[in-house]
Formats: sequence, structure tokens, C-alpha cells
Amino acid sequence: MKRRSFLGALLAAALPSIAGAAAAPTITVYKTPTCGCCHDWVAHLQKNGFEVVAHDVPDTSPYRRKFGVPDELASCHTGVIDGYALEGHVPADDIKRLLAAKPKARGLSVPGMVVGSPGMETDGTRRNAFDVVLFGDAGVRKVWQHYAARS
Ligand SMILES: [Cu+2]
Repeated sequence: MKRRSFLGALLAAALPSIAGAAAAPTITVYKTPTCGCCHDWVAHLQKNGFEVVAHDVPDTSPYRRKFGVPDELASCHTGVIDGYALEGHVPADDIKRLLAAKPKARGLSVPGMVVGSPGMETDGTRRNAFDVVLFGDAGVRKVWQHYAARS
């Protein structure tokens, strides 16, 4: 599995045009091994057509730093796709829109752990309101998508 993903990465690096045409873009995810909601977020991505390569790491903060996620936007896991960071429980639709629009930014974050965001579902359809934040360097922040509360 490790070896296969390494070969996949090599191929993607060597053949960017072919990789770009692939139907299922790959999201690399860094999470801690005991994180249940991280696992559920990965399942949400897969259900929505993404390939996911998940790595269990003891601490995700070095990956946040590596991919330019500011501390105040931190959550439980850090993903990366096409050079964009994905922090926390970002919905698959917002990632698809990001990849289509290709804005000049570092990535998307759903800071914290919002009840009702993908992978954070509790009872039924209950959801707290949350924003998916598009972030860039020098403190640039934009609301990429707002989700209203639901009971
Ligand atoms: Cu979480």
C-alpha cells in the first residue's frame, strides 16, 4: 500500500498532464491514528469521488506548518491536494469548487471541530453554523462557503 502510493506519486510527478486528466484526484491526509472523526472525513471524501492516501502521524501540527495553515485555523487533520492545504472537516463540494476555480490561496479550513460538518455528524441532521475559510498568506481570509445551522 505504501509502495503503491509512492509509485503513484512518482507517476503523478512524472506525468502531470495524465494525472491532471484522471477522474479521481488524490488527497493526501495526515491524521493521528486514534482520530475517529478524521477517519469519517476520509470516508466522506471517498464517497464523493476522491482518492485518499491517509498517513497516521503522532502530531499533525508539523504538517499544518509545512502547508501554511495558520494556528488559529487549526483542526484535527491536514490534507493536501494540488498544492492546496485542507484543514479540518472541509466538505467535498467545496474542495471540488476549489480545484475548479484554482484561486490564489494556500487552502481551505473549517477551524475547530464543528458538529454536523462532514465526519462530525452526531444525531440526525443537527449542524452548528460554520464557515469554510479560504486562506492565503499575510492574514488573507475569505469565506469560501457558509453553512447555516440545522436542527
Ligand atoms: Cu475532527
